[in-house]
Amino acid sequence: VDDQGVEWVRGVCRFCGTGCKVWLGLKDGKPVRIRGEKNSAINHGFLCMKGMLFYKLFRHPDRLTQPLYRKSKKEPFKPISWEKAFDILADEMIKAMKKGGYHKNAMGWSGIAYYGSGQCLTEETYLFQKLWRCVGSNHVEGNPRLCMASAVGGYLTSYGADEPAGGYRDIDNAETIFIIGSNTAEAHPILYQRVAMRKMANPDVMVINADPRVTRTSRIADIHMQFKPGTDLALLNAIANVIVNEGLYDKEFVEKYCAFHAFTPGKDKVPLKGHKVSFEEYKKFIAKYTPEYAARICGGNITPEMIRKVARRIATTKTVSMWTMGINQRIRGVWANNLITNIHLLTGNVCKDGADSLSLTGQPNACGGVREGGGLCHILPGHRVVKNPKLRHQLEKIWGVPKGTIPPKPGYHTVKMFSAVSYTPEDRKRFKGLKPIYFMWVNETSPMQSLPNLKRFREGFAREDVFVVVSDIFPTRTSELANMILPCAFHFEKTGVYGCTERRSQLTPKAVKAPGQAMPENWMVVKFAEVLSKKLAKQSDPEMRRRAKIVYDALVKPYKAVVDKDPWWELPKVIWTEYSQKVTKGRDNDLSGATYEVLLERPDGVQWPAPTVEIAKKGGTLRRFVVGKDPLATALAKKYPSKFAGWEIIDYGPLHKDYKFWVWCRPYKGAAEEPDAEYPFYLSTGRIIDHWHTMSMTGRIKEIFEANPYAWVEVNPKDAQRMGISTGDLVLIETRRGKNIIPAKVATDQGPMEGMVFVYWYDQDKKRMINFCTKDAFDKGSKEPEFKICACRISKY
Ligand code: MGD
Ligand code: SF4
Repeated sequence: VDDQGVEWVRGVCRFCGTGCKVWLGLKDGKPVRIRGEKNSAINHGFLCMKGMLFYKLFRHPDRLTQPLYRKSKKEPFKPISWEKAFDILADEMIKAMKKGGYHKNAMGWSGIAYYGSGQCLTEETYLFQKLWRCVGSNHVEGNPRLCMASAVGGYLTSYGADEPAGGYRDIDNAETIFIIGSNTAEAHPILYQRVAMRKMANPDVMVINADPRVTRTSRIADIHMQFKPGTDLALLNAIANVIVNEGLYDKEFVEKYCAFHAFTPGKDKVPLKGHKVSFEEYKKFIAKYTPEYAARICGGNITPEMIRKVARRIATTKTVSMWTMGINQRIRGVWANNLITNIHLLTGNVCKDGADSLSLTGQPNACGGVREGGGLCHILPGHRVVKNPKLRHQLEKIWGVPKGTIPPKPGYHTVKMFSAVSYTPEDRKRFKGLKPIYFMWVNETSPMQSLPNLKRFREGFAREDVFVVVSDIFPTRTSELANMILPCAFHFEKTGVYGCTERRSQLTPKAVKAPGQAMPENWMVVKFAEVLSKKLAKQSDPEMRRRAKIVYDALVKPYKAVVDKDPWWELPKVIWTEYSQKVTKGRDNDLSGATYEVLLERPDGVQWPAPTVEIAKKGGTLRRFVVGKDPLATALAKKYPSKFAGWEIIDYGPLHKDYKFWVWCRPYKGAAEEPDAEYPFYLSTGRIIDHWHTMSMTGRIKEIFEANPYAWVEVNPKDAQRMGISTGDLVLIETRRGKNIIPAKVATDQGPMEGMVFVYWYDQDKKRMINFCTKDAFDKGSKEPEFKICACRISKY
């Protein structure tokens, strides 16, 4: 490749949660190629196809370049000015606020909602949610609910604090790598490569893959544990059973650093919470999960000997566990997360080189933006929760707004939020006291393809009494149901921070001119807030007039000097400075040392906690909770020398006042919908290596599209033979919610177990959009839907 005349700009990849470091090559200001940074501790120069080719999207002819509007969803869109767009938006928002009313001791205004994404920059999520809270509504949600919410619930209950203790470096030092419910090879390809490199260089390293499907990831595995979908809670408890009963647990670690907790239906109200139990009681709880008992539940190739072998291996070697949606997208996602971390806690396999319970994040900024930036209905920025008055008031003080600005109760979680848009009698029956939503702003996500049980949600979005605004870079299956579409600047066309899986924040500065009138979301929020505040001031409702000033003081005043002058660099910098130095200061995700200057200087960004510039300049904190390595743990040990005498690890997670890790008794429970005589197959869905989610971006990259132009259904060869299905045949898939017609691929070297089919969900063709079939049952704790399991029947079409 001729590099002559190419100027290289450093940033981070736009796609998965691995956070690969990239260089974007520009010739005459135009993006011409992307390559990986070879000195990066994250990707060592490597990129997958998505990361390598996204420069083709900057000048794509389908890019949205001007605001579009239609009053009725039946009319065609017409171009309008930004000014006019904000004017209409503000009127529609106020109309919806009036219709829904203000609920003082609850979520605030119930008629308006924001639905964002784990792909927004941190500054963007932070600002959108700030606007919503200051207008007076906690209806703030986003697609990480579909993805990482169970991992958040898992860490919060096991550690008392969200996000992993270690990071990718642990893969390089692990002796065992336990991959469960993650097709890492396709969803996090560069991390998978790291696993492969570790194994190739050290043949003694064992990779264990636990999954109902044989996937590309399984190819490297020494042991592939194949079990019936949803039975892994029994499997994980059985591994713990062997570790405890054979005395393989780390007695010193358990005694010193762990406490035991249980959830008992009837005794504890919330499945996330529980009560303290003794080690003996925990032992009694897992006594039932003998390898024999679990093997009977799990089916597949699971044998008691296999469970014993895996348990002994994990207990006697440095182990890293990695998981994603196979564990998270489940009605028992939080519990499954707890059970993985249990194994690490029992064996002391945390807070050490080569040992970590490492949840892999799906999206590039689900951690940094949404989990840390307060992008869900129950959380506020800086790892604060809505329900806690002290934390709400802390934030109100930082923002300089009156006490009581932030409504005291969480808004609606994703399934409930979209049910409030549909608002059918069925929705009202399902969610008692449900209040309708009349205005929704969807940013950087396409819920009308990515939500489960899609038909009813699409019907809701098509309602004429619901105003939908979509901000995106391309038209999508969601924007086709909108009233207004706002054109956004793409990655590298604006400036901001992404925080990846391992608590690492990285900055991507603007390098490319956005097409037409496309603008960064931060600019949109501030400009819109100005118009909204003026209109609110003119309303007769005193609550609206009160909010006019709050919105002006919090969303307009602080950014007034830079919003028009430089929305590309200065505006996000001011927002980041406010967020990192005021909002995260003193919190467990303290990023106050990670200024834009430090982030520019640091090749691989900064891992929090990084409470000072000095610490941030060294890269922040590699290993959390370890005295001497984590500045917050070290400070605690210094502050309370007698309490922490002899402690090497302090779990300072804000929810664990005992400073200990919690091992949980979590019983096995199957899926919300199991196969039966009418619908005898398990249906599961997921990602492919080439495409990103709804394919709105990767489907527009010729090389990627041509490699995978449509989705297919993977069928086990035994089932295929029995049903007379061959590769290429069209298959009718039916569930209790909908149907699809999808070409079959009869699994040869990889694929689902007998009695199960697997469908890729990227395809935008309505015949093949599998979310018409999936189920919207969700985890009671995390509210994450069970995309991974439902019952279906199949037939040759
Ligand atoms: P994406 O394609 O990632 O899908 O689902 P979505 O978030 O709905 O949508 C991102 C959008 O952002 C695209 O339309 C893109 O064009 C736009 N975009 C890109 N850059 C910018 C920008 O700078 N600004 C703006 N405003 N827009 C931009 C993801 C969701 O899907 C998730 S997170 C998961 S984990 C779920 N997984 C899943 C599954 O496993 N199975 C099934 N069946 N469904 C699933 N749905 C969930
Ligand atoms: Fe981008 Fe993820 Fe591929 Fe890395 S592995 S290049 S972050 S999509």
